[in-house]
Amino acid sequence: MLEKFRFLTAGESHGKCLTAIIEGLPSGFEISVDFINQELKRRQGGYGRGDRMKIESDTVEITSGVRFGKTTGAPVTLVIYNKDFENWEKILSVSAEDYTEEKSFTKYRPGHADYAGSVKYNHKDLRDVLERSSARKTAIEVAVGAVAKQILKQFNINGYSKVLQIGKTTEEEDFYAEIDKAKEAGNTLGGRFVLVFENMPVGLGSYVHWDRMLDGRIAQALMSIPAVKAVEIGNGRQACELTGREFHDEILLKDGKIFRETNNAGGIEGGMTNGENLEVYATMKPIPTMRIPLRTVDSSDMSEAEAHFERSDVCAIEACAVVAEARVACVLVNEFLLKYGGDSLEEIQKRY
Ligand code: EPS
Repeated sequence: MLEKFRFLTAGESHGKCLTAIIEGLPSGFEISVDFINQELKRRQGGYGRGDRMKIESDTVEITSGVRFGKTTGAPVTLVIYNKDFENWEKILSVSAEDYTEEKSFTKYRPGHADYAGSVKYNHKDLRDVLERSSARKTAIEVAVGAVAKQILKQFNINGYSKVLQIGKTTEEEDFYAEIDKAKEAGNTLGGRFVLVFENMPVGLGSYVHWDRMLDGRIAQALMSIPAVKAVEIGNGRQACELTGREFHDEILLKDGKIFRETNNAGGIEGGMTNGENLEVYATMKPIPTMRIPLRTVDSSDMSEAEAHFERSDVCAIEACAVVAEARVACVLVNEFLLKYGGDSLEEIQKRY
């Protein structure tokens, strides 16, 4: 795969910190730490979040690649410290001398990575799976996405999201009540949201190879958010019900310029942006950790058991939508830099 904007993240849910290194950022782009922190705050919010969010107040530290507010072209390193780490210092210690079984658990949580992850990495203590598989790592992904959004913003490309459904309800005024009901019942809820990116240039992505199709890349980026189970580009849901005449967006002319009256394609044709708004829908499953637990198996003695529970969100759909904005922003910056890329903002501006 062609990659221009790349990043890796590291860090455990209750470890010292979450880290990301971004590679491929050209020089001269303004980076606001305040903006990154606002995005982190958005991810922590939303009705139905759990008690961990009362502990954390995520803020980022930039430790490389930015000088006097602008990218230098060097790798950018981002760090978010976990406040909760002070309660877990010994439990997640890197030192063999600190070995403890405190907070170990062996009862698989259905819906989580526990079972397959412990088989794959040969872990007896499911804590070793939980710590990295936790959605906590989406905090640092949102920080990376906030950097990506600032690159896009320089070219007037803006993204936003809106929650459309929580559980069975699509009525916004009923969302809180629906979450309260689930909470009372020791249950959890998923949801569905839309993502929109405006002012898209024509021709990001490509039709020439399967792995360069922009819709495919967006689907991968969104599907890999923990708990996302379905992604639709534009009117993907109805694509099988509508006829060709109904579905496809006719190409019309006004004052010599191309425009569309509909956007069922969601702004992507042939794996490329077509200049219309990019419109993507994603569906999140209910969080698998529940106060009233599901039936499972205890891996220590293969007995029947109830799933492990510490604490959890009742509904994290609003946070999920913020994470999704970040993921898609990263995909778009990558495509943007592949198309218009240079080593500095000035070079890119000339090509754009
Ligand atoms: C999360 C932090 C985690 C979870 C949540 C996401 O914190 P803790 O495990 O300490 O409560 O609240 O992750 C899950 C619910 C999950 O299933 O992975 C966060 O920062 O978003």
